[in-house]
Amino acid sequence: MKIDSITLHHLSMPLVSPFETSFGRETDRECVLIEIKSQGLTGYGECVATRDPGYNYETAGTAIHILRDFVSPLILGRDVKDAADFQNIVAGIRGHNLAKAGVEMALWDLLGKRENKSLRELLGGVRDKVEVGVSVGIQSSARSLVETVAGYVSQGYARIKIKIKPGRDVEDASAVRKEFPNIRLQVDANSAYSLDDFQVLKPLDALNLLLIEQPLFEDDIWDHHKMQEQFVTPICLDESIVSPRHARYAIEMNACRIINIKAGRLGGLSQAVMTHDICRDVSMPVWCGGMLETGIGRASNVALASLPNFTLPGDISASDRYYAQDITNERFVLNPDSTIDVPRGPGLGMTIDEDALKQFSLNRIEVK
Ligand code: OSB
Ligand code: MG
Repeated sequence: MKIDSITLHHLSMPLVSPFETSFGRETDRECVLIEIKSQGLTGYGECVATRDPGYNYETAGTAIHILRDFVSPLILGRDVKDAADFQNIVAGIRGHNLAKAGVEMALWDLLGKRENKSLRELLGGVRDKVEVGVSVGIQSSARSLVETVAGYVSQGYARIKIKIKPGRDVEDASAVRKEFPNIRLQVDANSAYSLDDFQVLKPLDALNLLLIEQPLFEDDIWDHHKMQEQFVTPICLDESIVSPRHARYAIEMNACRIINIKAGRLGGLSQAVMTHDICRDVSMPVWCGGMLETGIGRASNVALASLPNFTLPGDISASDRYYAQDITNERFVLNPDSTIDVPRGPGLGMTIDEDALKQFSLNRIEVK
């Protein structure tokens, strides 16, 4: 596909409710929408970097810098055959996976539109709908957390993830478990602890959790191995797994029993599929993580989660859990069985609401 033009849309979208994690609180979500034109077709990709370097080192600002000044010059006017070709072309740019993944997503959208195939078909997905759950941010108290969770449960979410941080962990998780003895429940610490916190976290092991997500440092694998040895509950890695290679390291070190797959963190959908395959080959379950995506990134997540080894529910909620107004005309809805349908249209299967795009635009950069 010859790359004719690249436009970066720096967006800020109001969330329906603030989202608080161990690294901060977001009321609006920033991201970068990447629009690529190729031979009469337009493809869209979402770079999931946010305003602050809290989840990892990338931000919407660093992504725009890398995309405008380094990635775009390598692909503009050039014939990029597919995702593998793209990865080769940008291999000299170290890191900045969220930025690269946004471009790769737009290339998949173009590829699907050109071949009249859905992303699910292109990636080898096997499901028409995927099991989902909701990720609930830290609330003002354990009591209000239980109320918030109850709201999502009544909407039909059959799997709940709660965010934890030091001082807001065992009590919060226990309160939710007490109120919902049978629900599929998991916690996510976003790297807020160290091995010294072992005694604090140990009571989580008695709460029948599906998993404990990324308790320790974002660049760690070995200490997670030490922690996993002491816990019955599976440890799940998110931040630490930044390439398929890192998945192999974690598997070989017995650092976790489950991996959260995010195409952004891994540097692209192609890398996400490779990670999925590595885990499948050793029977390690994976699930699709989320980054509060717009309809564009959500479509990509849902298609990815339709691959066979995504056997645990993803952090993929209905559009209305995040946004009153999205940038796509199509919205994702929750089915009564706690699933979301996989789009069927070519590429991502989504169309842009141009008025909404304008409304949420902080900046529009045409790279030439
Ligand atoms: O750690 O999974 C995470 C959101 C932003 C950054 C990191 C994470 C999250 C979530 C939200 O948990 C998942 C979602 O999109 O619903
Ligand atoms: Mg996480």
